[in-house]
Amino acid sequence: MENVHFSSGEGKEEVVNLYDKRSMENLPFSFGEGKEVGVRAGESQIVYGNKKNPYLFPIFAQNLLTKMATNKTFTMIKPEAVAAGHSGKIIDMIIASGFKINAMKLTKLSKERAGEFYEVHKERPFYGELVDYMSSGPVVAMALEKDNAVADFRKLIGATDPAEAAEGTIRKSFAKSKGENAVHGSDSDENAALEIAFHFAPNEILG
Ligand code: DAT
Ligand code: MG
Repeated sequence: MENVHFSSGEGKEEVVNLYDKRSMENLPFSFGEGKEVGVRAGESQIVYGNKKNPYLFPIFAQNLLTKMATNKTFTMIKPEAVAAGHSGKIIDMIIASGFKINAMKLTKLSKERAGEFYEVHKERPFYGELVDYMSSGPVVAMALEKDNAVADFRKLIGATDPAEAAEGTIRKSFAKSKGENAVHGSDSDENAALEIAFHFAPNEILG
């Protein structure tokens, strides 16, 4: 039972079971993307997401997020690059650029999980294609640490379109196209924290 104590922020409170779709849908107030909406009684977790896909996020990670840690980012080596055997070379480039790997796993995203991960892009015309591609084969997910991690990692991976990526970048070296572009990189400190928590349980993150 995942009974969660919800507060609307306007004094209204409800206790619902997170995994009971009907009780979630009947929650008498809405909540937006990435907004704090509830706390599981007696435990240090906050609920994020939306009514259809609520998920628990540990308070210690929330505190890091509030403090806006600037030394964390998240990456995935995408299905085409893993399938082509480029994972080792890409990991070498990441380490040689000064990033420390705090967590790493080989995993395969379901369509649903890929859709949730890229939900910010759901209105963009390539969303369906992106979700199909990202769930088409194994990916290597990593939580990375370095000073100025988000910006430095975006510099290391290069532009979204490999045709525009600078020489020596991961995408210039390994991306096949704008869609199949070898690696993901978080675009902000806030999203890095959310993406790390999306893929890793606290006990899977070292450092
Ligand atoms: P980035 O991954 O560089 O942060 P993004 O966040 O704008 O780029 O887009 C997310 C992913 O969606 C991107 O890595 C590949 C895919 N994508 C972006 N623009 C696309 C396009 N015009 N056509 C096909 N896929 C695209
Ligand atoms: Mg992006």
